[in-house]
Amino acid sequence: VRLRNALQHAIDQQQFELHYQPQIQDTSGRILGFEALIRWHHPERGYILPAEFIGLAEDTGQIIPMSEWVLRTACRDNVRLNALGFEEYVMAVNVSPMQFQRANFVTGIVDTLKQTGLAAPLLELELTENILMESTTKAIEILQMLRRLGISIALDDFGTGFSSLSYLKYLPIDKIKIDRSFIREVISDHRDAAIVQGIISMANQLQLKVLAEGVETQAHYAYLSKKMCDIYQGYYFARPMPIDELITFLHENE
Ligand code: G
Ligand code: G
Ligand code: NA
Ligand code: MN
Repeated sequence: VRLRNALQHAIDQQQFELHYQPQIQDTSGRILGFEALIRWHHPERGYILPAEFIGLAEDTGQIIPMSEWVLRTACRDNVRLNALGFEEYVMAVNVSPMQFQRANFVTGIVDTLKQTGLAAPLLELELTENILMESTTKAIEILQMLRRLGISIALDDFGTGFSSLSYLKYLPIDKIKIDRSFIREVISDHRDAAIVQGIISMANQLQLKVLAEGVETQAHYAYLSKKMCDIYQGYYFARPMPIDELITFLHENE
């Protein structure tokens, strides 16, 4: 109850922030876009990571207003970057299970795009396998609607869920994000290497883009580029950062 109240207080007091982590296109090193990651900027405790409050917010339903705020803020900030003269970037936003299951999920997104003026192709939604397994035919319909609008879909934390591979055949998605747990020791552990290689080959054959998460070192990057991974995200390139820092970062990278 205390944490629930604290969360409500945080919502009321606008203590949430989005931090943005760049996603890097191979070969050129070009920035393709960003993933928006929520942080709770607590007046006494400093930054609190989503692992500590997203689950609870799901349980209490507070995830719904929170997710609306996340989507609106991420879209608005992406429009702002473009207005500052940067090239067009794709903004990736995490979707929670409860948010996805709401009847008005697609309408809410369409409304937010309209209100913020963000073009649909500049929005990507990140969903986990577990969200999509809930009700596959329904999920496929929703994904199809989103993709017809021009929004792209990434499968997050790939390889950590409990789903079978057969659904990859049917899901209308654009991208697979290899979970960072497979990347960490990919160079030294032949089992991780085999799994990562397998995911990349499969993604290529299925004509899906493949992104490696948790790229922390030059060695990771060099290794994964040789394996024909398409996109990279991790501390080696940049940590998630507030919008003002991101703007500075983008100026320095021009
Ligand atoms: O930022 P960090 O690595 O601590 O994020 C941990 C997890 O929290 C990630 O798996 C991410 O999917 C989730 N997360 C981060 N931001 C959001 C958000 O805005 N909405 C939802 N639903 N999940 C988020
Ligand atoms: O669950 P999801 O993949 O959406 O969450 C991404 C999380 O991974 C973010 O919370 C971010 O803070 C974290 N992250 C991003 N890059 C790295 C990295 O290079 N190493 C580690 N350990 N974590 C990272
Ligand atoms: Na994510
Ligand atoms: Mn992930």
